[in-house]
Amino acid sequence: MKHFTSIHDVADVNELLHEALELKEDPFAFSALGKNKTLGLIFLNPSLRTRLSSQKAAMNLGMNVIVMNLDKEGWSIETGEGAIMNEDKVEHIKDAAAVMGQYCDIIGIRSFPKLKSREEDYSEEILGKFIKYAKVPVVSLESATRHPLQSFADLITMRENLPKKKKVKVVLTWAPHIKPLPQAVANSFAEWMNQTDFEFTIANPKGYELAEAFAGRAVVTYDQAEALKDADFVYVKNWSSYNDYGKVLSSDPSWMLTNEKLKITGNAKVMHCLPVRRNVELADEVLDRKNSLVLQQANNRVYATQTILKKILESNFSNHEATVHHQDWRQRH
Ligand code: AN0
Ligand code: CP
Repeated sequence: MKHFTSIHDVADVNELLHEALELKEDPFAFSALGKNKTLGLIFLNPSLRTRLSSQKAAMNLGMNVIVMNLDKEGWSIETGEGAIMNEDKVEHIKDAAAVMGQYCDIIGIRSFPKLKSREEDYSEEILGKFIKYAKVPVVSLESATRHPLQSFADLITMRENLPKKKKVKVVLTWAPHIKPLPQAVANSFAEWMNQTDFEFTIANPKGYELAEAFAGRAVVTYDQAEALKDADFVYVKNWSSYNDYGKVLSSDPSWMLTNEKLKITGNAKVMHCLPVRRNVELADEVLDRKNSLVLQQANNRVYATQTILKKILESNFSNHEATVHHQDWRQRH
């Protein structure tokens, strides 16, 4: 694995899942693998879970970690090709990413969509330019359109809570929120679910359909109660409109998930990536009961990230490559 920006970077999802469960059993089994390797975590947006779980994952592998909140602590970044930088932007992404690539062996980058231009956000300019100019393996810590480390942690959590039946039904349901949020978590969750053999339904109010490329084989309905029928996992998340791009079209409180609604399900487990707006997206009564998996999901972020970092370390910095590199160095001096 060179980069990790989506499920498309994963050769075998089942094998990845198996590796994560093994690492969870014995988190320090590879504590020498990352020795003297530096992970740089670059944030252009806030984070709690991603920031801390990525640091912990790297430390479990013996890596060094440096973190920068680029949006708050760095120079303001220009991204435009050929820009004449005579306004407020101080540093070009070409230079910033290239410099950080020299300090880091692996870079993680969080870059949310601006939710103004769909074309711009879905082009994944920041992520793409980091890959191009940093010249080291890049891990998405949530990009404009996806949150693959979250989806991987979600899949681990589902695997740990599988009901004893053949056909497992998963529902992704939209929930109200006061602010326009990215589609990234929902897109990514759908993309990962479409690679499983779960039955998969997405419920959202009209106008909140995800891009077809992400919804894939999912059954899409505007009827939340219908979707919840016999569900085994209910994944709750708000997202802003993809079609009427970045807009909040509804804040209908009747879409909030409550215990009453969960009665329609097959005693479903409830999931959310966090942070959650309590009693807006999800009622306290749901979050605080035993069927809620939200803390387990957050815990599994460590093992999802550790698995990805391990894969990248193994395929890019193997002993063999280190030896070759060393010989090159001797020849040059
Ligand atoms: C972000 C989102 O919806 O993409 C991050 C979730 C992990 N959530 C908020 O901005 C509240
Ligand atoms: N779920 C998640 O990515 O949380 P943070 O935004 O706190 O990192």
